[in-house]
Amino acid sequence: MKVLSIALALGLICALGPMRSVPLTQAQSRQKVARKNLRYSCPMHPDVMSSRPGKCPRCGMALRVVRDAPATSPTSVPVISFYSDLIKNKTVAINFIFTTCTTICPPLTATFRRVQQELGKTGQNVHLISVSVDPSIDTPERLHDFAAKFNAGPGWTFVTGEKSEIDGLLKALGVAVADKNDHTPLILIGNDLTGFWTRTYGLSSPATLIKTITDVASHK
Ligand SMILES: [Cu+2]
Repeated sequence: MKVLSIALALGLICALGPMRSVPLTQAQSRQKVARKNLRYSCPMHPDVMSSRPGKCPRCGMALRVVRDAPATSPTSVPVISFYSDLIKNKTVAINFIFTTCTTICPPLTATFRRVQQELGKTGQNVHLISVSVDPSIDTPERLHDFAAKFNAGPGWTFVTGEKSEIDGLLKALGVAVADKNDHTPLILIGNDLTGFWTRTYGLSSPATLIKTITDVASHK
């Protein structure tokens, strides 16, 4: 298992922007233009662009405003992108958890582990992603311990970061809630190669989830 922090969610926003590595001054002047001319894009399909808010025609997710990379040390911080590092060219299943949850997160995570084991047997290459909905408590260390407790194997990435960044990510994925205790038991399953995305109930049986994941993975 892997635990990734902050830059990921940040990277999602960066990845949607047009200027991953332009110099600061240029970025600033383009930001002014961008304010007048808002553009919207799908978090899962960065190539879907629109001048108006709405839904992605491919996956139905709410489009979000394309933001430029924040102006903090743009040259020294490598841009790590939720999309290009974790989603691009892959089939993925994403769930939403927090480590101090005493209700649905333990069964959600245990189910994910079963799914990972069963998928491993079939040789399917599906990446699992667990995003913390409580990033201020869920440090990378805490997430690591949580992942270890559930025996998360390779190909399963746990994501946390600055609260504002994670909030932005959850909003972009359409799963934001005001109270972490109301977080969704939904799993997002997507095949980036075909652009096909679906959602399913995360506490379904592992067999049901595997069937859904396999369908998405083989989606043409
Ligand atoms: Cu929970």
